[in-house]
Amino acid sequence: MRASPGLHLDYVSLAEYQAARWGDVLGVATFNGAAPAPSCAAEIPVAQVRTPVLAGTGHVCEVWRCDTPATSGRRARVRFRSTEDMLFGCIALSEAPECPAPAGRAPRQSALHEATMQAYREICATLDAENYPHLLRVWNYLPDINRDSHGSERYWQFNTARQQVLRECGRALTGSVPAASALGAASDSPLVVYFLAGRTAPTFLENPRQVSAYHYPRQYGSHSPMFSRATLLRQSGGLALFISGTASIVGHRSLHAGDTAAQTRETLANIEALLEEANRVAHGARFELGALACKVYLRRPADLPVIKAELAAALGAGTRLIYLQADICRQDLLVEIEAAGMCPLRADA
Ligand code: 3EB
Repeated sequence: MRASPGLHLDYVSLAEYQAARWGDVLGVATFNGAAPAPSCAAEIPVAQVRTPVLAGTGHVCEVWRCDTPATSGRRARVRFRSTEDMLFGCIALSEAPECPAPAGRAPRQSALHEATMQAYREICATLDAENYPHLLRVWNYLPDINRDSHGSERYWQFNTARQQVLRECGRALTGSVPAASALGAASDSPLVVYFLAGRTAPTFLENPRQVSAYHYPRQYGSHSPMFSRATLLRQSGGLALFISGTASIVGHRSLHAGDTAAQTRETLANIEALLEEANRVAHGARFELGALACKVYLRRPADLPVIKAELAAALGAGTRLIYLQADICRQDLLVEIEAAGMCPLRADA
């Protein structure tokens, strides 16, 4: 995508990525557990996400490029690459094997809680040390996201730990929180988190149709998920919009239980509401559904034809789509869609 200067996103096959130039690559996420391509420079941070790719070639690389010079680095287990104003980073942490708490003692926090705390502490430390204070967009992939352990669902444990670290690092807990996605990954996969951060403050957007996630009532967990519905970033000559994982939620409730087609339509209505919000807030912006790059997560691979049909009816041919199998953080949700778009700013804006 080369419509405007600044950050660019491409979905390509591993072969295409290997053949392409990598000089302007900021970071990569692969979605089939593929190892980093041997021909690609070892200094590019690659998040290896273990979610099956549906339709297409069986593997996908999400490639973030930037047209300004970049340098790579590492801090603890965070690998990163940064330009003058943007940093891409990733971390993968395995959960330590759990041993039962000694008799009579309170049960320990889960290994996922611990891994999440470590990941977010190292991310915050990296951003502080490298001076990219604004977390813009975070992708979280947790093995067995819906499984119960230690008396709660693992997604809830993740939320508790994420919130705890953001609090201890003095970061915002409402309002200025990044756009995010949190999905399941293969059972034996590590916790994988990758992110984009910047030097200048973006604008965080909420969806008028939805309760802010950080204000969800307690029925969805003792600690709310800390994310904004979208992030709008002004870049040289244009705007970037990062839309969080979006599902069939209106207010705070999941709608259309069991009806994949209706959930897909509701999700699109939510994304359209966010585009409207972005265009209202950013004078001169004209984000459109048909010009987005979308990552579609399906709980059940068999729902692919239904979801594809709904999206074909709603989206233009210009929309770039990839389909991944992943569990979604609420049991009743069957589909979730995240998106990114860049648009030039009109000269008079
Ligand atoms: C939702 O709207 C669906 O915990 O970071 C979407 C995006 C969801 C991000 C997160 C969760 C997260 O609540 C789930």
